[in-house]
Amino acid sequence: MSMATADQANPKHNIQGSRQAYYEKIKGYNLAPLWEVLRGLVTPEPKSQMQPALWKFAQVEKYMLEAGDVITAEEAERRVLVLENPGDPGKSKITNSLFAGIQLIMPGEIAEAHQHTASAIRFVLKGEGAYTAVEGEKSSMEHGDFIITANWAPHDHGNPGSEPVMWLDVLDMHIVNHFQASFANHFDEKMQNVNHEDGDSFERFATGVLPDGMPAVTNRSPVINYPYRKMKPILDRLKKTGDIDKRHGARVRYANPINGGPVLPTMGAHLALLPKGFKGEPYRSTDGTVFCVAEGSGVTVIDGQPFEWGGNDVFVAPPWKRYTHEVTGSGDAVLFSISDRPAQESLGIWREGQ
Ligand code: GTQ
Ligand code: FE2
Repeated sequence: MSMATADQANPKHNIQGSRQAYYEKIKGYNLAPLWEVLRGLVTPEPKSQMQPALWKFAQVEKYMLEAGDVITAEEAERRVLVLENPGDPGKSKITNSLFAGIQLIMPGEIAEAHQHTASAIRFVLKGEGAYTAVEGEKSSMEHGDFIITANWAPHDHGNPGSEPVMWLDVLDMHIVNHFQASFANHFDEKMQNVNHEDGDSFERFATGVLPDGMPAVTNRSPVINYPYRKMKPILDRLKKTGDIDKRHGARVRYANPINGGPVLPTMGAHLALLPKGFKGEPYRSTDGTVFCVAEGSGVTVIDGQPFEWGGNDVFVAPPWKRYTHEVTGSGDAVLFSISDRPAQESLGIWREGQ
């Protein structure tokens, strides 16, 4: 029996064959059958190519300082090593929506002023004496400081000090690029004009009063730097009164003091104190989350895989992957975390579970 005869004898083969021919035919007119791809598009549960991963600071720091020999900040524009999710390498993504990198600025260097549609946050890891200037405020950078650079905010960094300074950058550029709406602009002046002193926006907007007549409608925080030295004592207060979430520990959300909303429309961040001996309950949510260790050590089990962390390590939990935190060190631990949760919440698609 020839193959042609067998195909004709089997109606199933016949249908497959004629379907394929039909698909080929309509492809020529830029049409495709939804029924072949529907289940992969409208998944019953979140699906992600991203993997849980961790970067040890000791190793990152070593490579980072080597980058200091390979390229100047001026040549690089920004001397950053991208934290690439191993589940999707080559895309400069730590989650599908977020970019993360470690930036190094050596003594005497400046990273010139520019602005872009993508918003950025910085979480300061190591070194003292550097600053970032954002929207006219020159902010000193100290360990654990959380600094925002909103959409189109002019920003430049510098290090007039004597030690290398490193921080974690997280940008929403893949959200902006998803919409293919990215603009960027470089200023002729290397440094922007500074007309607000260090800490001005925090003191002005985040201490219980607001400048009179300030509009209440804003989708971003006016505070440039949420200093660690002001945040950590709040965590200690929560711990003292037992306000400790079973999954997240004693946690604060960085808020816009005008309306309590997130610091940026696309990205939101938390700071959590996990008391010594803390063994968290499982948690998952649709926002893939980047964690950075401000203090202490522990282990986070993500999707069944243990990731041991210590100071300044960065790790990522992909969307809807279950994770549990545990403190293994001899003291409390403090975890910073950032995700695209505000973007998802404003679209009404954010979900959480156990
Ligand atoms: O510091 O301005 O990691 O524009 C990526 C893009 C840092 C920055 C990054 C940027 C910056
Ligand atoms: Fe930038």
